[in-house]
Amino acid sequence: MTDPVLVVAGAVLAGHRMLVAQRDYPEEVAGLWELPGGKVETGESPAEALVRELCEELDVVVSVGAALHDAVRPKPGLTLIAMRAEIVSGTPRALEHRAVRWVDSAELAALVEAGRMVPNDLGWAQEMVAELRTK
Ligand code: 9L3
Ligand code: MG
Repeated sequence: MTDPVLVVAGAVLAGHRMLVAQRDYPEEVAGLWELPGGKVETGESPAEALVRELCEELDVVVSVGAALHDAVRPKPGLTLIAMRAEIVSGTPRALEHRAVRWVDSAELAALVEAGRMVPNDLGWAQEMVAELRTK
């Protein structure tokens, strides 16, 4: 059997906005928006992996906060978690994505409504729509 894979994604927050990133691959999700992140490597904590991934993908250094409510299990052996994060240094730019953008609650809700978020991230997007509305 293959080893279980844990993926960590970042709900990168600044004021009343969150960062979303537009996937470039694979074809099924290319053009859709996600919370950026990637696989936790052996020996890394989820927070360490998120710092590394967001540095690789967005060229920023983040501090990592609390996890979002839901873990997502799209298939056996694959678990996705998301954690809040704030940028400590750098300005995010799309090194591995098509684009990045900051969205407020209404803009994030519009992405969900239009079917433009990756399906696996929908629960997180809904949670953040509600959270950003309070900021
Ligand atoms: N994934 C889903 N939602 C996300 C992220 C960052 C990743 N917000 C899924 C897509 C891939 C796997 O996790 O199946 C690994 O992600 P990546 O390394 O392709 O970013
Ligand atoms: Mg990634």
